[in-house]
Amino acid sequence: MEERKRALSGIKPTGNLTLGNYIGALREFKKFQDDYETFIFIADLHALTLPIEPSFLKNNTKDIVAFYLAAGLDPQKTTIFLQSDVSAHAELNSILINFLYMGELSRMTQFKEKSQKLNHEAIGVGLFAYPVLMASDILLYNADIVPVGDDQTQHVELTRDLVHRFNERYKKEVFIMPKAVKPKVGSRIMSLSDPTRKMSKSDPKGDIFLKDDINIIRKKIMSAVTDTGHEIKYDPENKPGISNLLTIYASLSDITIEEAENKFKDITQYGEFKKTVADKVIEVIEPFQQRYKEILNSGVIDQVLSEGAKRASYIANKTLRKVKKTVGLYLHE
Ligand code: AQP
Repeated sequence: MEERKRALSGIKPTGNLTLGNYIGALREFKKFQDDYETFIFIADLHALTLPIEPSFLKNNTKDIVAFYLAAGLDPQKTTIFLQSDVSAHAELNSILINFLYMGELSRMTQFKEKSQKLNHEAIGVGLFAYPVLMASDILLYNADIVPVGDDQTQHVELTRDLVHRFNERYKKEVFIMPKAVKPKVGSRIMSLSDPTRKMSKSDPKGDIFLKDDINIIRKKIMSAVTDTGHEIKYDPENKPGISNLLTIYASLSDITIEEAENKFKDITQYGEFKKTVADKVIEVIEPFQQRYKEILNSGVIDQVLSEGAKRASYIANKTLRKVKKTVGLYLHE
């Protein structure tokens, strides 16, 4: 029997998840679980790359598991686990860190953006080496595809460079070449208060949080920054606010941007347009929030994580052993 291809992705528990995380990642994951052997984890080690309160990290972690389940991930089909539960991630990281270069890592957009906000002397090594751990996450499971939003594709590209370099060096296919897969619509949802900036959970301005009260969500959409015109047209350069709202609407309605533009072609009032977008967001998020609350109170989270950790560890340890053998680390009984 032919082995199924693998899909892997994760979210780091650095804050309250946003609508951007939902559209760019969360809602995409379940699309893969029927056709791929799917691994979805909580990147809690990655969350330590910037200072974070322990209790905040813990609560965010639990939330993400509940969000995964509320978004339709089925633990029978998808291995859901904590990165820190599988020690092979840290072990592979300590091998692969020798295969990426300072120059490459310093050119990563995420590193440049996040480190810019810090005093140079206080930039953590973990923040700099973030893509090495991400490469370890992907390669331990020999993932064929990595569903991610726009901002993470650069790290997957770097992982591809690493695979090429590693396999060349040892003259065998130790790692499979992974590929980033982005959602058709909505791979970069922008902030509602500044549509030139990405909606981001650790930079909460103008964001819609998945846990926001429904009335707040409506208010935020109704007061989203737009231009002074009256045309509902997709033009990210000149009409970033309207384009962002069109993207949100199209994505949640499972239609293309052109179809969304067509739907609103006769509307000339931005208020009317925003109301329709708000209705759509609420139609999707309200039942999602309901499921999330039920899951959080159901007590299933620990069980899902402990079964996930067992399944993930089994596969990850097999890869780690192969890598250790390849690089010449001595394996004994
Ligand atoms: N605004 C967004 N639009 C579409 N996709 C997005 N993602 C994040 N923001 C948007 C996607 O969500 C997944 C999980 O992201 P992550 O937790 O690994 O961290 P991130 O990419 O750095 O996302 P954030 O929300 O901006 O987190 P912080 O603020 O902690 O850095 C990824 O697939 C990402 O592309």
